[in-house]
Amino acid sequence: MQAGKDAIYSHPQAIEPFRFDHAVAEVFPDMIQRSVPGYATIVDTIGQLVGRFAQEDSQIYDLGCSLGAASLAASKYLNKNNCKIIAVDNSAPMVERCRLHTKAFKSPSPIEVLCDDVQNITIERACVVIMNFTLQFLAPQERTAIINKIFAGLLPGGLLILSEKLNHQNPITQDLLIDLHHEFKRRNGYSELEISQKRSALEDVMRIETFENHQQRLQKAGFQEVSLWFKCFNFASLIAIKHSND
Ligand code: GEK
Repeated sequence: MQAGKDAIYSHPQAIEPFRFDHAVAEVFPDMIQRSVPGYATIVDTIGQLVGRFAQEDSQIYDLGCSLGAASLAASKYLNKNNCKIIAVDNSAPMVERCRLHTKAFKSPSPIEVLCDDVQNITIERACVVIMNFTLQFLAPQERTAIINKIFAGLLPGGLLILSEKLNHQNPITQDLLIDLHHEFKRRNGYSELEISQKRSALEDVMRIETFENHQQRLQKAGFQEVSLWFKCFNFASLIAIKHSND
């Protein structure tokens, strides 16, 4: 077996709820790249957005950072003085590897990596908050509180980047996009068994919502401007800006 290659669901097994454990952390770059259409584009664009929205003397939060891909992209494009990146994940194996990656990168801006639930984190003086495919793993009833907390902790002119897998209101479109996503995974080398076992493992762990659900929650929190900047099949990334008068 090729080192770092995701083969977690390649053999028939009793399916347990998906967890971000050692086995997942070990193959995570391969897993996310082969599972999320546009992942590399999304991560690089997050970096570019940080470059555009960073403010002096402020903080950038990467909530659900996994191995730190978005934090590293942010650090690459960050061009303001006295900015700190705070990367948070509640999976100890992810955090352990994230610390190694961020240390090796030697970022000019400090990157602090915290092992904690994003719900326990204080958000303050934030110019950018990144949730790149993380909110979908929180219980639906916990999502409004974290979005409200992010809005309150953002500086005027601050930006939330929220990437999520989406459900679609129209059942025909929903089935089509799921099918296209499965084809994307097949073309990336996943077998039917891997696709279906992973789907079962994620069933109760990742609860996805529609674009309209997210938009309403963000607008209720106070974000006047909510836009979809990326979409491929049922994967999307939104930006929500806190205007000075919000
Ligand atoms: C990337 N953003 O590569 N608190 C903290 N972390 C959490 C929580 C929580 N409540 N729930 C889940 N996580 C990354 C990819 S992966 C997306 C994000 C995916 C963490 C979890 O441990 C995992 O590392 C991450 O959120 C989700 O840009 O695998 O589809």
